[in-house]
Amino acid sequence: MNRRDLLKLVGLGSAFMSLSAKRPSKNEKKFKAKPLVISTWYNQSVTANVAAWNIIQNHGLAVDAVEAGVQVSENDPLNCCVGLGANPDREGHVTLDASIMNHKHEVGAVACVERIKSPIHLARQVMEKSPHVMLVGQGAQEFALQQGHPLESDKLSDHAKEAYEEWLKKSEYKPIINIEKSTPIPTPLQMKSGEFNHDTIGMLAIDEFGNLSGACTTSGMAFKMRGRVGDSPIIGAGLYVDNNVGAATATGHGEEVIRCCGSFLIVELMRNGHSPNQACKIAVERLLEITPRNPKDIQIGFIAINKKGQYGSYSLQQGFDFGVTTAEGTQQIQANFAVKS
Ligand code: SD4
Repeated sequence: MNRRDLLKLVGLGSAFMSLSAKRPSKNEKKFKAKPLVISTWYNQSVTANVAAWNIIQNHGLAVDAVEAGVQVSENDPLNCCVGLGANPDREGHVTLDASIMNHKHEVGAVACVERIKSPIHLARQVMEKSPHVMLVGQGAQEFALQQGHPLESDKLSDHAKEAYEEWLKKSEYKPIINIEKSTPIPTPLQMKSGEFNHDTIGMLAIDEFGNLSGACTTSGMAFKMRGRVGDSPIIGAGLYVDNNVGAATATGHGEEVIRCCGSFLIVELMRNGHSPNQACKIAVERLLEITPRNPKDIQIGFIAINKKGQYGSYSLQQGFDFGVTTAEGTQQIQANFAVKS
C-alpha cells in the first residue's frame, strides 16, 4: 500500500478503531478546534499519523490517537530505534522508554523496560492504573505482567543483531548521533550497519474537542550504557502537554534535551506568547548556550503545537523532518536548523 492509498484510507475512516477513554461532556464539545496530528521523523509519520488520524476523525480523543499512532512504530520489527526490534544497549539488551500525557495533566512513563512490546501502552497504564507517574526496569516489567502484557523474547531482531555485532568489533561508545542529510529512510544496509542510531517517535495531537495530548517512545541511543535513560520518558524533557497552552516533544540527543528541560521550556515559551516555531527555535538556542558538547556532534529536533492548532519545529542540525496530518492529508516538513556548516 502506498502513501496515497493510506491517505485514502484516512478519508474512508477505519472500522478498526477503538475508543477507550471517556468522551468529553457537552460543554467540552462546544469548543471545536481544527484537529491535527504531528510526529517526529516523516518516514515514521506516514503510517503512524494515519493510525492516530483514524481515531481523531472518528471523534476520538487525542490521548487515544497518540497512543495508537506511536504503537505503529513500536510494532514495526524493522524500526532501528523504537520497539523490541530496535538496536540494543552495549550489553546486547533492548531497553525501552516511553511517556504519555493527556489534556488533564495526567502523565505516565516507563524507562529501561525490557521484553514488553508496547511501552507506550504500559506508560498509559502507569498513568491510569497506578498511583505513580513513572516505573522503571524490573518493576516496570513486573507491573506490565500484572497488567497482562506477555513477556516477549529477548532475542535481537536480525538487523539489530547485525548492527550490534558490527559495533562489538570496536566496542567504542561514541555518543554521537547520526545527522541526517536528507529524509531518513534507512536502507537495509544502513540499518544493519547501525548507522541509524536514532529515530524516536514523539507525537502530538489535537482532537475535535480542542484537547491536546502527546506520546513519545524509543529504545534510546543505540549501544548506550546499561541502565541509561534519555529524555523520552522524562516529562518536561522529551514530552510536555499543557492543555491551556500547547504541547511539545523531542528527538535526538536525550542528555541535551534533559539539560534544558526542552519540552517544558517550549510550552512555557508558548505560554508567554511565542509561536510554536519561535518557541522551538529559542529552546535550541538555549541548548546551544548551555551544552558542554560540540554542537556539531549532536542533533536535537523539537516539534510543538499550540491551542490554536498551529504547529512548529526547529532542530540543531539540518536533516530533521516531521509529518503533519490534517483533514487534507499528511505533509512532510523539513525543520529549520541552527548549525550552518
Ligand atoms: C534518547 N531522545 O534516548 C532519545 C533518542 C532519540 O531519535 O530521540 N532518537 O536520547
